[in-house]
Amino acid sequence: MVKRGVIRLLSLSVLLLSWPALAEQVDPEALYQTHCASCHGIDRLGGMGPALLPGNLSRLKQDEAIEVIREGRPATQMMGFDDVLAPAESEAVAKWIYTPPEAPPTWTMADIKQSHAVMHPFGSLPEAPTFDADPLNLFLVVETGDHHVSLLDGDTFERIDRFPSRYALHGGPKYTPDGRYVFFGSRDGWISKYDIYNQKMVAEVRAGINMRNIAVSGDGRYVMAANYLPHSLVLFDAHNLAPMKIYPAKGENGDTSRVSAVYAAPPRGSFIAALKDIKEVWEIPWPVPTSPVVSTGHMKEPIEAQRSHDTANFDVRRITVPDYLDDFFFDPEYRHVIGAARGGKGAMVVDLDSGNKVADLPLAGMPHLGSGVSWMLDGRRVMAIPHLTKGAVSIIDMSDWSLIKTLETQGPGFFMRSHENSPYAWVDVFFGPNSDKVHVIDKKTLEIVKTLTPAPGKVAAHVEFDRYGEKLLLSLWDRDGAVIVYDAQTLEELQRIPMDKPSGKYNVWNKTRYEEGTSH
Ligand code: DHE
Repeated sequence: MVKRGVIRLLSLSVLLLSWPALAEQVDPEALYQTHCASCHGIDRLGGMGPALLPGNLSRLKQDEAIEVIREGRPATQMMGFDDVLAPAESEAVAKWIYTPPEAPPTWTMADIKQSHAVMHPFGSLPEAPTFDADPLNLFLVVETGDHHVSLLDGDTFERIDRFPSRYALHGGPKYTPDGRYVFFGSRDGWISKYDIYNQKMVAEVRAGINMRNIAVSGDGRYVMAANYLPHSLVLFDAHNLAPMKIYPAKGENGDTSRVSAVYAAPPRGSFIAALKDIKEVWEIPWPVPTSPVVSTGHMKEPIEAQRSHDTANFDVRRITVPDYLDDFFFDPEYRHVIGAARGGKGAMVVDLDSGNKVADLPLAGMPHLGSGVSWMLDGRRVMAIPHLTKGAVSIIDMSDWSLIKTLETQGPGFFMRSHENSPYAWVDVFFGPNSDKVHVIDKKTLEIVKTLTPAPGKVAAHVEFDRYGEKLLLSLWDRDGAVIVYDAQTLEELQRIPMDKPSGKYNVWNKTRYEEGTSH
C-alpha cells in the first residue's frame, strides 16, 4: 500500500510539473514508458503485468482498456491511474497499445532460455502426496477472475490448495500420465509446471509472446507449445521445462502461419498441430523410449505408441489438406482428425495415416470441435459438438460420418461434456440471452431432458465429471461465482463452492485416461 502511495505521489508530481504541456499534444508512448513499462515491459512484451500488444489484447475492448487504466484491476497489482493521467492521456495510451509496434516483436531461443526458471529441480521434492485425497480423482479449477487455480479433492470437494496462476490461462492444463504434475499455459506464452503432490510451482518458461495452448506427450516426457506470435511450435523437456527446439511454422510454399493449437495423440506417439494460415496439418512424433523410464516417475502407466513408422525423431510430417483447418477433434484411436474449415463453413475428416480427406461434415455455424464428446449409441460411436454461432448441437455417426441429428438449443454453446458412466451429456448456452442455462441431453434418445438455470443472470458453463461419472462440477462464470456440484444421475444440486469466475475444471483420472466424455 505504502509503495503504491509513493508511486501515485511521484506520478502526481510528474503530472503537476508537466501540467502546461498537457494542453499540447499527448505523447502516449512517453506516457507508457513513464507509467506502464516497469510492469508491462519497455517493448510491451509483458513483465509482472501482461503483454500489451494488439494480438494479446484482442479479447479486451478499447473502452475496457481505458477503464482498467483509469480504475485499475481489483485484486491485482494493476493500480488505477485516474489521479495520475488526465482522461485524454488514458485514452491516448489505450489507443496506442492497440497499435502494432514499428518492428514486429521477436521471441528467440535466447529469450526462451532467459525466461526459464527452475524453482525445484526434478526429483528434489518428496515422492508421496501431502494429502489423503485420491490423487487420481482430484480436480483443478481455473479461476479467471483473479488468476488463481484451486485444487479440489474429487470425493469431498474440499480445497487442498489455491495458488496464483500466470495472467489469463487458456486451454486445458495438461497432466503427466501419473497425475503428479500439471502444466498450465497462459495466453502470454508462459508455461508453468506445478507439483500436485507437494503443492509447489516447480518450473516456468515463456514459450512465446501470444500462445494458444500446450500439449504433453503420452509418456509425460515432452511439452509442446503452440504460438500465434511468433509463428512457431516450441518443444520442451517436461522434467524441468528446458527448451529443446523451435519449429518455425512455415508452409511448403514459404508462407508462415499462426499455430492454432497443438494436441497429443498418444496412440500415435505424436503431437498434431493445427495451422491457421496454411493448408497443412503437422504431425511431430516423439521418440519411444527403448527401455522403461520408471525412474523419472512420469511413466507409471505408459501409453504404448502403436505407430507403424518408428523413426520418431521430432521431425515434422506435413499433411496437406484441402482447406485451412482449425480446432480439432479426434476419434479415440487417433486415426482420424476432424477439423473445422475456415470461416465457420463446416468441417472435414482427414485420415491421419493416409493423409487423405475422407469426409466433409455439414457443420455450418462454427462447430466447436475442441469441446466435442463421443459415446457408443446402438453399437456405433457418435460424436456431439456445440456450435459457437448457432443454437444447436450436431450429432454425427463416426462410422460413416453422417449427420444423425441437429438438436436445437437455446443459443450457441461453448463446452460439452459427458462421462462413459453417465447417461447424459451436458452443453452450455454460452452466448446470447440464455447464457445462464445449461441443457442436459439424454445420450440414448438424443433429446434435451432438462434445462437448468442454476443462478438466473449468471453465465453457467463448462462441466467436468469426477472419475466415476457419479458427480459433476459446473461453473458459475462470474466474479461472484461458484463451482456447483451435481449428482450426475439425479441431476440434483449437492453443493456450491464459491470461486472467482471459475472457467475450466479438469479431473486427473478423466484427463490422463483420455475419457471419452471430456476434452484431451
Ligand atoms: Fe478457448 C480450450 C481456442 C476463446 C476458454 N480454446 C481451447 C482450445 C482451443 C481454443 C484450440 C483447446 C486447447 C487445449 O485445451 O489444449 N478459444 C479458442 C479460440 O479460438 C477462441 C474462440 C478465441 C480466442 O481468442 O482464443 C477461444 N476460450 C475462449 C474464451 O473466450 C474462453 C471462454 C475464456 C478464456 O479463458 O479465454 C475460452 N478454451 C477455454 C477453456 C478451454 C479452452 C476453459 C479448455 C476447455 C477444456 O475443458 O479442455
